[in-house]
Parts: sequence; C-alpha cells; structure tokens
Amino acid sequence: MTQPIELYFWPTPNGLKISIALEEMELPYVIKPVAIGKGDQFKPEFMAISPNNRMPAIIDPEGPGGAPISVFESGAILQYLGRKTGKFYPRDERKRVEVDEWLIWQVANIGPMFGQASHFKNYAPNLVDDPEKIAYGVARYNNEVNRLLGVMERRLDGREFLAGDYSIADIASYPWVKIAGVFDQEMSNFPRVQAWLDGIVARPAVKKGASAGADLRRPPPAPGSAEQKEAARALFGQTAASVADAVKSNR
Ligand SMILES: N[C@@H](CCC(=O)N[C@@H](CS)C(=O)NCC(=O)O)C(=O)O
Repeated sequence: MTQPIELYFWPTPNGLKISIALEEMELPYVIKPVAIGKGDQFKPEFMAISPNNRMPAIIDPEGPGGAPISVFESGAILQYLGRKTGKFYPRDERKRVEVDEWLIWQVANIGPMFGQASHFKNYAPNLVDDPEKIAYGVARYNNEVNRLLGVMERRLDGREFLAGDYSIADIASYPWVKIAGVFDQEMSNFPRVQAWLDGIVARPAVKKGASAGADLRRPPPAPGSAEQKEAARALFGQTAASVADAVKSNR
C-alpha cells in the first residue's frame, strides 16, 4: 500500500500550492501542521528538513529507490511531485523548460512580491505606529502585484495556461493570484487572468486542495492581543541571531 506523503503545512498561499498539487496528482498525504505564528518553524526537527525556516516541506516515505526523501521550497516540491507522478510536468524537454520558466517566475516574483504586499497591507499597520512610514512599502509592493498581473495578462493572450497544458506552473501561481484583490487590484483590468482563475477554481481537486487545513485557520489575532504579540515575535524582525536563538530555545 502507498504510504502517505507528510506535508509540513500551514494554510497560506505557499502551503496551498502543495495541497492542491497533491490532490491534483491523487497522492495520499497527511498534514503535519507547522504553526508559523507560534514558532513551529524553528523546531529542530522541522529545520532538519527545511533549513530556511519556512513551510511548505514534504517527506515522501517512498522516495527514490524506495527510501524516504525530504524536499523544501515549493518549486522544488512541485517539480519532485511532477517527476514522481508524471502529471502536470511534461517529460518533453522543450515543454519542460517552458513550465520551469513560469514555475520559477512564480517562486521568484509572485511569491515574494505578493508576500511583501501582504506584509505591508495586513501586518505592518499593527507593527508600526505611523501609517506614513508604511505608505511607501504598500505602494511599492501593490505596484509590483499590478505589474505581475500585467505580465500574466500578456502571457495568457491566446493561451489557456501559463506554459502549454495545465501544469505545476499554474498550480503554483493560483493561490496568490486568487487573492490579488486584497492588494487593491481591479481584476476587470485583467480579463484573461480572471478567465484563467475561473477555469482553475472550477477544478474539483483545486477546491479540495484549497480547503486543506481548514480546521487550522483562525481569524487574525486582535491588534495588541497576546496572540498577536506572539505571532509578531515569531514572524517578524527575524535575523540570523534571532533564528539561532529560537532554534536553541526549541531544542
Ligand atoms: N520560497 C518559499 C516561501 C515559503 C514561505 O514564505 N513560507 C512562509 C509562509 S507563507 C513561512 O513559512 N513563514 C515562516 C516564517 O516567516 O518564519 C517557498 O516557495 O516554499
């Protein structure tokens, strides 16, 4: 019997890329929650498989040669799962290069820029007293979100998906692009992106994968609450020294 893949996960857009891929590829998996607001990402056993103290990560008990393998970084995980199953990641080299381009475009652009836009929109207002101090960050990253939607809009001219057939490149982009409206974007300016989103959201495996870890979701902690302070300590102001301390205190 196939042993389930262990998915180290929290229900954020980066985590949902992998739950969606696992559903699409029909691979059994178990969720291992990594409560990033509580500092689980600094636990030594997690750092051993994800040295960048970020989720998602996976352990496949049935890796190459039948032995376990761990993988961190969502792009590397998606490529691994695509190679393992032969699904949503073409074998043909030209087609694969095209998927890789758009997958790497996602992890190098959409992920970090939308992620920073989210930071300045959702978190910075609770961390910085003067709204003027965050205005530049909000504008800079909302502009980047807008620019990247423009890149997608051009790319989807005459194409249904980012790179050939529906692929891991689309799966990677979907959970972030879906929430672009949060970053003050008017999606009617990007009709091809909207049509792409509508097509993907209708896929049953996407619906299932996108609701993974629903029981872990909580409303954002109230500003000034103990929970919010704990999350801010775990997530923000990280330095080499603070991460080393967090890992040490988790030993
Ligand atoms: N490049 C990474 C980014 C993953 C990432 O940023 N994960 C965030 C949550 S969305 C995280 O684990 N944050 C924990 C922390 O900031 O300490 C990937 O694509 O896997």
